[in-house]
Amino acid sequence: MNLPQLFDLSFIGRRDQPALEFHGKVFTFGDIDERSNRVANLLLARGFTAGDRLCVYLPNCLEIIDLYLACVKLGVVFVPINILYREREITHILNDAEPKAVVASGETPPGYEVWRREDLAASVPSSRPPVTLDGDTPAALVYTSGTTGVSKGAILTHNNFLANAVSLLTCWQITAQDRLLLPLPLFHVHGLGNGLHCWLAAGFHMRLLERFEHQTAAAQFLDFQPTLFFGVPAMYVRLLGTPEAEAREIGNRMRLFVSGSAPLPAQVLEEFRARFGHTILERYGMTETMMNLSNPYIGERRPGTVGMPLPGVSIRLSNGDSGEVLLKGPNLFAGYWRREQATRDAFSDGWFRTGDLAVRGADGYYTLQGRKSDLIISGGFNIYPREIEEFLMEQPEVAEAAVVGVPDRVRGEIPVAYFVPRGACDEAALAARCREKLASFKAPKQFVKVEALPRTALGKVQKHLLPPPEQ
Ligand code: MCA
Ligand code: AMP
Repeated sequence: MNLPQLFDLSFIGRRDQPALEFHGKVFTFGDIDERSNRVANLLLARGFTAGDRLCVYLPNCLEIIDLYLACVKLGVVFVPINILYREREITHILNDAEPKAVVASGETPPGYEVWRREDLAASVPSSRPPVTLDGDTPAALVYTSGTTGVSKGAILTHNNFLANAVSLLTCWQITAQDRLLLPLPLFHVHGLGNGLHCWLAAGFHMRLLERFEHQTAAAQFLDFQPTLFFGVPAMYVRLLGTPEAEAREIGNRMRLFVSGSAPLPAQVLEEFRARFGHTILERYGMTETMMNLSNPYIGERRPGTVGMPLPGVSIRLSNGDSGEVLLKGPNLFAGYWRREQATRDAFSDGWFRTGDLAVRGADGYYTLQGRKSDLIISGGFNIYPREIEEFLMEQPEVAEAAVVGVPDRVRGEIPVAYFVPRGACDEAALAARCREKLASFKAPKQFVKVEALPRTALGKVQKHLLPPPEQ
C-alpha cells in the first residue's frame, strides 16, 4: 500500500464531510484531496518526478498540508525545515538535501528556486495524476541530529508512516468520531507522523493551529471541543494554568490526552489529573523510528514510564533488563540520506541503536533514564550542545565554550553557555548574535564566564564539574 491509498478512506470515503479547520475556515476531505491534486499537477508541470526533493520552510498552514499530500501522491520527497531555523541551519539542510525547489515564507539562502505560498494558486487540473508507487517509496526526509551532533536527513517511507498511523489508530482507539486540536508543528514527526497521518487515516475533524500559544490554548479547547490532543510536556505544563472550572469543562469533553517528545514529569501528570480529570497517556518516539512504546489506552498509564512496545516493534536493552534501547520494526526509517557510514553506525546486528537508556520492569513497562549523548530537549525541540559550542567558538569574544541543559519548569530544560572570554567581552552583544543566528530555542538563556573549563587529563570537558548557574 502507499499513503494516498490509505488516505482514500477519507478522500473518497468521507468526501463531503468536514475535515479541517484552519483560521476559521472549514474544508472537506474532498477539498483537501483536490487542493493537493492541483499542487501535484503544478509540481509535475514544473518538472518534478519521483525521488526529487522539495524543501518546505513554512509554519503550520493549509499549504504545508497541500504540499505534503502532493509530494506523497507523486513520490516526491518532502523535506520540512523547522520554521525557527536561521540561515546557517537552513543552509545545511538545503546543501544536504539538494531540493529541486524550496517553498518558503521567510528568507532562505541564495542558490535555490524559491516559491511563495501564492505561487501555488496557479490554475491547473484538480484530477489526481496517475502515479504508481510502492510502500518502500521515500515520503519525507526529516532532519535530526540522531545520536551525533551533525544534522542528518532520516528517510521515512510510505510504509513507515502507514505502520505508525495504523498502530496508533488501533492502540489509542482513534476513530472518525474523534476531534483533534493540533498545535504541534508539522515540520516534526510528532505533528506530521501522528497528527496529520492519524487525521487522514481515521477521517476525523481536525482543527490545525499555526502554533501553540499558551495565552489562548484553553480558549481553543473550549471553542473547538476536541476529544483528542497530542502535545509535548511543555504544553501540559502551560495548560496547568487553566482555571479550574474551564479545565473541568475541557476534561469532560475529552477522550484522550497524549504526551511525548520529552519526559513528562510524574508531578505534571498528577497535577493534570487533578485539574482536568484525565490521566495523560505517555509514549516514546524518535524521528528515525516514529512511535516505539506507549502506555496502554486500557490499563494502567504509569507515571514516569513510556509503557510497552507498539504492534510490530521489537525491543532489546543492551544489558538485558537495562541499557541502551535497541529497536526493530516496520516503523524504522530507511537510513540517513546520503550518509552510508552514519547509517551503518546507527545499527548493530540489524537493531537500531536509539542512544536512549531504559530499564524494563518485571511487568513489562519501560522507563527511560536519559540518553547516552548530552542532548538537551527544550519544549520538545532537540538541541545538540556541540552545535552551539561550535557556533560560540566562532565568535571573536569566545576562547572556549561548553553548553549544558539546566532544569526549567515549563520547557523541561533550557541551554546555558559556559565560556572562557577572549579579552574584553560584550556579553549582551554575544547573546544578541546567538538570538539572531540560531533558532530561538537553541540560543543560550544564560551565559556564565569561567576562567577555564574543567577537563580530564585527556582534555575532555567535564560538564558535570561546571558550577551551577545563578538562579
Ligand atoms: C515556539 N516558538 C515558535 C513556535 N514554537 N515560534 C514560531 N512557531 C512555533 N511553532 C518560539 C517563540 O517565538 C518563542 O521564542 C519561544 O519559541 C517560546 O515560545 P513561548 O510562547 O514562550 O512558548 P512556550 O509556552 O514555551 O511553548 C513552546 C512550545 C514549543 C509551543 C511548546 O516549544 C513547541 O511547539 N514545541 C513542540 C516541539 C515538537 O513538536 N517536537 C517534536 C520533536 P523566543 O524565545 O525568541 O521568544 S520530537 C519528535 O517528533 C519525536 C518523534 C517524538 O517523540 O515526538
Ligand atoms: P527527535 O530526535 O527529535 O526525534 O527526538 C527523539 C528523542 O526524544 C528520543 O530519542 C528521546 O530521547 C526523546 N523522547 C521522545 N519521547 C520521549 C518521552 N516520552 N520521554 C522521554 N524522552 C522522549
